[in-house]
Amino acid sequence: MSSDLDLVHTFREVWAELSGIGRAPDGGYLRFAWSPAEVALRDWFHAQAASRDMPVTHDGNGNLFATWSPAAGASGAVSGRGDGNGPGGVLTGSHFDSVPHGGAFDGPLGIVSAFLAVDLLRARGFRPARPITVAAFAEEEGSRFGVACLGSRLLTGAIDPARAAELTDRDGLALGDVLGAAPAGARPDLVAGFDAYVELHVEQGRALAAPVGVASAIWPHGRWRFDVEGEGNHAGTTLMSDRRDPMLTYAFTVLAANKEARLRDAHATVGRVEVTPNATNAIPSAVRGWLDARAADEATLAALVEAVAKKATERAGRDGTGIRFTAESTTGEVRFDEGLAARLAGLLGGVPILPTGAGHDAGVLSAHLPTAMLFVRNPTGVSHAPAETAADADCAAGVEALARVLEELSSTPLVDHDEGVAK
Ligand code: HGY
Ligand code: MN
Ligand code: MN
Repeated sequence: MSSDLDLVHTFREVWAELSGIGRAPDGGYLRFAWSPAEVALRDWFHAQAASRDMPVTHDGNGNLFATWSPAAGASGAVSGRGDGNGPGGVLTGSHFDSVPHGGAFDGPLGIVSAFLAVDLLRARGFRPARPITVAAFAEEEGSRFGVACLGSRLLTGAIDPARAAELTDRDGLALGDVLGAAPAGARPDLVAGFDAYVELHVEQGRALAAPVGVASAIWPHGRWRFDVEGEGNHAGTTLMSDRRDPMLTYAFTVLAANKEARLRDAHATVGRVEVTPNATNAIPSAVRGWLDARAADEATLAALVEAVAKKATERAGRDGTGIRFTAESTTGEVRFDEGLAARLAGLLGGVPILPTGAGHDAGVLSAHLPTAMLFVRNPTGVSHAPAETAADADCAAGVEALARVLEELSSTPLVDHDEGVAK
């Protein structure tokens, strides 16, 4: 594989292998963690790794790691830091799972690009001084078990494995049952060995005008479930003055979230609702909604959520209903390693450095090792929807950029593990 044209062609070929997996009639994807579609993508990962002689290790949390090591012995056993635990070296990758009817690129692009970057480096005769590992993190979207970046949070100890094991999906299945065992939880032996993590991801807004960019930060964000309790009753015989209708409180909460976000240049979304009994001719007894709130800084985010909860509670008082907010998954502000971001942007010829409002596994890993993100241009900015797209030429430019970064970071260790400091 040599010319850019070859790379576009190769990308298109490999991308086509995935495009039918978990695809819904509307062109969106239903790739929930450990669903048949996502398991098929895991099988694809194993096949890609095997075809490249990259041994795959599991961390006991549903995350997969395929390693290319210069020191691979006959068994393919690798050791980056010489202590025989994790592979060490440079980690790259992303996730396979999608939001319901999400786009094709959010997640898988980072994994496909990582394998193709390995191919590109090998085709150019490069041999890394440190291992290069491709990761597939589990349940990044939190679409099945409700906690975003569940796999990387388990790996880094950011969530208690016992709590995670009890998380249930919409059918009441617990994570522990799906995994067949309690998740392993924190794996410092794996994480500590890596020098750096670099995640390539499709950009999910319209801020990137160049084919490739580098991330500076991730907005603080989270998801809060709100439960509104009222009184179920007959739609036709119950006087309006006698009602305790939770749908009114819910509707007001949605409008309050919209208004309070706009007042703060923040983002608030209520995209999911459950109504009990969800009958056309009955006043609901209960309505459950989820608030996704994000802001440029933590103080603004806290003020936004507090204002929405306050106004919703006041409204519940007027409606004769009760409302309760529960934080299900929250992520603090992530500022990526500035020096690393500047170094990579320079390495790539001065590409833009920009923040994002989207969460990523890189946000979780950044608390534990030098972390960077490469963005591939999204021409429409649409994401988490079937229309999400990226041009083949930009995706190929992303592979080229990731290969360049992996070559740089696997040639000279970033972290001196003996002293545990980033160089
Ligand atoms: O929701 C997010 O920001 C990410 O796509 N998980
Ligand atoms: Mn996403
Ligand atoms: Mn993603």
